[in-house]
Amino acid sequence: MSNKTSRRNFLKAGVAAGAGLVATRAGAEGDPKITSVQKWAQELGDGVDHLPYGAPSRFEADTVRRNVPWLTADPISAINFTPIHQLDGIITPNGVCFERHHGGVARYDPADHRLMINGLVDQELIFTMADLMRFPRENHVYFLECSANTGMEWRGPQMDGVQYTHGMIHNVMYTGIPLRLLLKEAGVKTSGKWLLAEGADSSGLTRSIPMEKALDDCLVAFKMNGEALRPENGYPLRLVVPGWEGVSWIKWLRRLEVGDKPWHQREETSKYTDLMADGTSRRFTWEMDAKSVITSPSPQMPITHGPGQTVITGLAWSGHGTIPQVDITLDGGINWHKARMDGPSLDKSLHRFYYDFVWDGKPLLLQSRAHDSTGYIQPTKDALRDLRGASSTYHNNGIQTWAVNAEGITDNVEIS
Ligand SMILES: Nc1nc2c(c(=O)[nH]1)N[C@H]1C(S)=C(S)[C@@H](COP(=O)(O)O)O[C@H]1N2
Ligand SMILES: [Mo]
Repeated sequence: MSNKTSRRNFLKAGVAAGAGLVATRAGAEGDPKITSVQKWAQELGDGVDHLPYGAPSRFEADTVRRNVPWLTADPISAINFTPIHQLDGIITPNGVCFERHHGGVARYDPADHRLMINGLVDQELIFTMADLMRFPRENHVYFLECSANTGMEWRGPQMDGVQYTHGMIHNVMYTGIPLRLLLKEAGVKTSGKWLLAEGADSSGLTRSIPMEKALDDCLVAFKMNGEALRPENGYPLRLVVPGWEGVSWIKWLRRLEVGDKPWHQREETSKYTDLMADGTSRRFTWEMDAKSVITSPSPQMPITHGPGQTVITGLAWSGHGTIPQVDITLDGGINWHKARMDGPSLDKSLHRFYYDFVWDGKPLLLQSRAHDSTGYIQPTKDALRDLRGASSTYHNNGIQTWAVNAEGITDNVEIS
């Protein structure tokens, strides 16, 4: 079969099925957008001195972090959400990484910044930023998810968009010093089993981290996606605690105290407690379990093109490793299909998946289900409620359902 015949057959088959052809056939009348010289090609554009630090196209002004004013008393001790419905690939651009602060953004000159290591060490040390730049550094892509992500949804569908249901997450490449190298410099005493990390912001947030994790893969990071950390994300220094809930990732990191036991009583973490179904509470749930969500279509990203060739895409991640597989259902779990994983599969990083299909224009009940490299499979929300009850706030990694109607309008729903 020649290329010509196979292309003709493909087009015929596509037209017959009402699909396959997703562009307009170039006709004799012509599209003026292509046949005439456009306004912007009749004048010279901006020069290279126009914008020393670039910004997105003004036509992308809608791709922004958003907060929900009624969620918190004020915007200082508050949260905003990454526009994950509008992003693709696995890297979150720095300007739209969600923010969670307990006392607002601390802003100060890095020349005034110090990192202290004290407590059960051979030698208490104070590092300037210049000192830190002389240690060997590493690059790693990790997701950071707030344990409150999807928290509003424990009670059933609440938020009208994946930005709000799943947007307390970002995924960037950090450049930082392995924490173990700094601890080695100070010399941790054998009795040193815990680390208290403290921020320099007005909240002075602290967090206990077991020495085992500190010596494993934690980083003291100063760059995100190649440039200095943004003030919102801890400039000039933050702790990176791969796979663990966001509250551990102390921003504006100023002190690491080595101790023989955790500092639980003093901590903000008392608020980060998971309620179990039997009424007891589980104090620490550090690792973020495997989770996935379809980012498009979703309530903020309806299907606007009608029936035919359609792209479903989403994100999957696990605090325990990588995501070898994501399943997709179009009919609320009757039939499952393997999604196409695309892009790098990195440890404790977001993964991108796609499902390309021909939509017949009938209503859809979309779900995605992640499998992580430990063999764990993302549970349903009801399975999580059976385990922990319905009044939890944190660690909701249940399967999300979107209902798409014949017009492509997409709603946040739950089915059981
Ligand atoms: N010093 C300090 N570190 C902090 C916080 C804070 O308020 N102060 N918030 C924590 C919480 S609860 C989360 S989810 C993450 C959010 O990181 P981000 O703002 O870079 O998204 O930072 C953590 N580290
Ligand atoms: Mo958080």
